[in-house]
Amino acid sequence: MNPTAFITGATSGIGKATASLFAKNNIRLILCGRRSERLAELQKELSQYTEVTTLTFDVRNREAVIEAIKQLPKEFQQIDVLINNAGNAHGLSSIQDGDLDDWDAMIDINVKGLLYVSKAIIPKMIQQNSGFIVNIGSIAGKEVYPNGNVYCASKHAVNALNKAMRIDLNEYNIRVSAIHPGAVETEFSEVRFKGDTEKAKNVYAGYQALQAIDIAEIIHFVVTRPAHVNIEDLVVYPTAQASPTLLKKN
Ligand code: NDP
Ligand code: 8X3
Repeated sequence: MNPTAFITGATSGIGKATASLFAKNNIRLILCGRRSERLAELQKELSQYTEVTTLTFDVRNREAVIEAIKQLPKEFQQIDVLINNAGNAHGLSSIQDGDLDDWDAMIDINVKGLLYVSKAIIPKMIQQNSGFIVNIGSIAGKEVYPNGNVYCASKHAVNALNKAMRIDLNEYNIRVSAIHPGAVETEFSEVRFKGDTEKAKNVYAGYQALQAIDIAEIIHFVVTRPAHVNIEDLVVYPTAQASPTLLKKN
């Protein structure tokens, strides 16, 4: 049977592009997100290439995560690849001006949500004695930039968890990789700036930002290496971006 991938945050951006690319490469899909209409549309579109099922849940709700995964149809119970992609930034403020609700959201989604999903799926991989987990980190998990504070902390946690998973799951033949992108043009900045479209557009103005498909292609490359190859960690920037804060704009 073709491999099955479980993708969180499949309704938009990197997760959606990865779903499309995987589908066209005969990878069966379990697509997750909160926006069920988008999941239904994507299921319809990608079913011409592969078998697709969807799960609607908020990664912050641990009971919902566990219940949703328990309800998977029998033919989707074996999960070969987990893409821990759901995540976002909320706000871009100094530590002294940060909003507590924004902090909660970033820690709850980017760190605890990733843990809840992993906790539900890892036992299946252990039982199978095989599996692949790809954690979507960020350059914010490698460096800290002004006003990035809690988002950077959440992605530093993803970086640490990526290493921890690889160590703890080593004996079970489970590969673990992280991809750490720089600026990718998705709905990310819309969310960070709470729907301020102008501010969001400006993040990607004056240079060629990475596109979601660029990251999807890297994820696909990582998960299709031979069984003895595990890319630990991969940092990818747009050519115009030399560091989180050094961006050459036209
Ligand atoms: P998008 O905003 O386009 O996509 C985010 C996805 O995460 C959506 O599908 C969304 O689905 C899902 N999601 C968000 N919150 C929740 C939640 N509480 N429960 C379940 N799903 C949730 O952004 P990107 O594609 O850019 O982001 C994907 C990942 O890439 C994130 O982890 C982000 O931190 C990381 N990243 C992004 C970069 C960028 O510049 N864009 C750079 C580096 C890393 P829904 O709303 O339907 O629930
Ligand atoms: C998203 C990239 O630079 O906005 O993780 O943190 S950045």
